[in-house]
Formats: sequence, C-alpha cells, structure tokens
Amino acid sequence: MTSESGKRALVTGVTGQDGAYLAHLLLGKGYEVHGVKRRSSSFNTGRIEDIYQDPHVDNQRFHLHYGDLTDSTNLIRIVQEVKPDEIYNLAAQSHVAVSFETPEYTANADAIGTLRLLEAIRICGLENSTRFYQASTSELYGLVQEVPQSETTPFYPRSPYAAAKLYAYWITVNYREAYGMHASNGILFNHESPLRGETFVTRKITRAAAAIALGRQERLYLGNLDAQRDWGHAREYVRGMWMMMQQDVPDDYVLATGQTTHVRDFVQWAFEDAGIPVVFRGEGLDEKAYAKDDGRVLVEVDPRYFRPTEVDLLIGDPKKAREKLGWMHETPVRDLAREMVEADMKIMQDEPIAGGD
Ligand code: NDP
Ligand code: GDR
Repeated sequence: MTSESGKRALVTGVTGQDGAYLAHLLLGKGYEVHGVKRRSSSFNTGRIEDIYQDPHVDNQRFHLHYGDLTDSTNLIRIVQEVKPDEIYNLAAQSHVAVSFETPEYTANADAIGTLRLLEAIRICGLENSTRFYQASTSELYGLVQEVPQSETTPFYPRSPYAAAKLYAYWITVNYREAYGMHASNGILFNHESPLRGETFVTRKITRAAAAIALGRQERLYLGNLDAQRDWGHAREYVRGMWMMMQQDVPDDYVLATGQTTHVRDFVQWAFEDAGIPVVFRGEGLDEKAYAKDDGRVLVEVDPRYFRPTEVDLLIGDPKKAREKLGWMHETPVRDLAREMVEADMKIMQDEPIAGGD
C-alpha cells in the first residue's frame, strides 16, 4: 500500500489549470500523486506551490518528474517507475489560436503524445491494470452540426488543435477496443477558474477589468465577441474526470453546464464586477466595442485575435454524465465571472506597481 487510498495516480500537465485542481482532489482522497512537469527556464509550478513537498522529507505523497509528451523514452521510464493505477493525460498545447501558429508541434504533443503514453502503458505491461483518462474537448464539435452537443454528435474539428485532439480521442477509443484497456475520454466543454491561463478569453477579460479598475491598464483588445461558449468551473470538472475513472466500464462522457454565453456578455459582467460598468457601442466586428459613460473606450476589437476558422457556438448536453456518473456542475457562469474578477483584483492589489516606491 502506497497511501491511505492505496492508489497511485500519474498526472501529465500537472502544472496547468486542471492539473493543479486534480492534484488537489486526488491528494485529498488519499492518493499518491505523481505529476509530469516540463523543463522551463523560469518556475512553472506556481499553481501547485501549495501542494509542493520538499523531496528531502520522508513519506511524500506528491512527486514531480521532468517529462514531455514529445519524448517517448522519458514517458516509458516514468510509467515504469511509477506503475500508476490511474493516468490522467492533461498535458497539451491547449491554446486553439496558437495551434494555427504551431500546428506541427501541436500535433506532436496533443495527438502523438497521447499515443506515446498509451504505448508506454502497453510496453510496461500495464494495460490490464492502469486506467487511462484522455482530456478530450468540445472543440471536436467545431462547425455546428447540432445543439446541444452530446456524445453522439458528429465531430468537425476547426483548428490544428482540434484535429490533433480528434486523433487523441480515437486512439484512446481504439486502445480500449483493441487491447481491452480501461481508457476513457472526457469531452469537456470550456471550464475556467482563477487559475485559468492568462491568454484564454475569460481570464484575459477578468485580468484586464481588474487592471483597468485599478488604473494599471488603459484598454483591452479582444477578437471575436460573438462566439458563444458553455463555461463551467474547473474544480467541478476535475471531479468528473475522477468519477469516470472509478467506473467499472470505461466510456466517453460530455461534461458541460448546458448553458451558453456570448463573449460580449462575459465582458459586460466582468467590468460590472470590477466596478466600472461599460456600454456596448460597436456595430460591426471592427468597431470599438465598449465605453464608459464618459465616452472613454475601454474595450476594442482587434482583428489580430480572429482565428482563420472559428467555433461559433458550443453548448453541451451533460445528461449521460449526470445519469451514469451522478456528476453535475454547480457554479453558474455569472458567479464564475465574479469569482475570477475578485481573485484578479486581489492579485493586482497585492502586486507592487513596477517602478513605484
Ligand atoms: P493548460 O494550458 O492550463 O495546461 C496544459 C498543461 O500541459 C501544462 O501543465 C503544460 O505545461 C503542459 N504541457 C504542454 N505541452 C506539454 C508537453 N509537450 N509535454 C508535457 N507537458 C506539456 O490547460 P488546462 O489545464 O486548461 O487543460 C488541461 C487539458 O484539458 C488540456 O489537454 C486541454 O487541451 C484540455 N481541455 C481543456 C479545457 C478547458 O476548458 N480548460 C476543455 C477541454 C479540454 P506548462 O505549465 O509548462 O506550460
Ligand atoms: P477556446 O478558448 O478556444 O474555446 O479553447 P478561448 O478562451 O481561447 O476562446 C474562447 C472564444 O473567445 C474568442 N475570443 C478570444 N479568445 C482569446 N483567447 N483571446 C481573445 O482576445 C479573444 N477574443 C475573442 C475566441 O475566438 C473563442 O471563440 C479552450 C481551451 O481551453 C481548449 O484547450 C479547450 O479544448 C476548449 O476551450 C474547450
């Protein structure tokens, strides 16, 4: 027995938003947790600082391993060393817009990286004992075929990221069917939190609203304000991942709230929560978008943030997860926006102003 729960988990992408929440959850359940982190020229463990444990102290339950999804030998070695009961494959080049700039790397990490990890399990002879979770995505639906989107909705990827994740989805299904592996896809709709990466739209908005309210930024530049997303809270979604792994039979599940919101509404809420209500004034996409009542423009559309192909509308149907896993989202998107703005206001208030006394 390695820990109270007797279970050992390996989490790739542990330094990301979901990795941090999942590591917390698993440690709370008594797991021994092994995370894979990339080598970086500066610290990339900010999100897991509170659970980091000094490796020189005995009886650790949280361990970090250097690794990369583009390096097979390294993945094989980690899987061999850790012999995990559960692997959560959360690592990815996860930014859709960036995937148009780095399509080959995105395919290597997100598509072939998933294959490498599945093969590592087989090479180590663990295919009958190690359970595998793949971080699949609502981006697979891409061009709208039907709404709400469910496990049976056809896929139509609209970015190199989504195309890479499509391969990862199917190779996970294939290894389940070909080798009888306990391998499941969580098809997760957008989920956000105060730990969300700063370049995803919700966090970009909440950080800017806080910075503008505190007089530290003049204006926020955004891309397509007409996109609609089904936004939930990341903390609740990692619980769903864990629930999938506890099922006797592996399967694929959508996790979503069932409610969709325009990017433009999220902007309005965030500025409201930051104490500077804004009025939408733009007519077309290229217009300056939001201004304060004194006429000062605070948000402007910059076409550089438009994507070559866009996903216009996502709204998920979480019925299967509710009925089979008992999973339900809790935090309404309006509350999520408020939580994120409050967290960013606090971070910025605590930050010294650069160059100030
Ligand atoms: P993040 O971008 O916050 O985290 C991604 C993680 O992957 C980071 O730890 C990052 O390391 C790591 N990583 C990136 N490339 C590599 C690589 N080549 N080798 C090893 N590690 C790598 O993503 P999220 O936490 O938001 O998402 C987790 C997963 O879920 C991703 O696969 C994402 O595509 C998927 N997903 C996310 C959704 C969301 O709304 N958040 C919805 C559906 C799916 P570093 O910290 O060093 O950058
Ligand atoms: P998404 O998230 O592409 O859905 O992928 P993102 O927050 O980047 O974009 C959501 C929508 O907002 C529009 N948008 C902008 N997006 C960004 N990043 N920056 C902007 O300035 C901006 N202006 C408008 C986008 O065009 C888009 O329509 C996320 C990631 O977490 C993926 O890894 C995950 O698979 C999916 O969610 C589900």
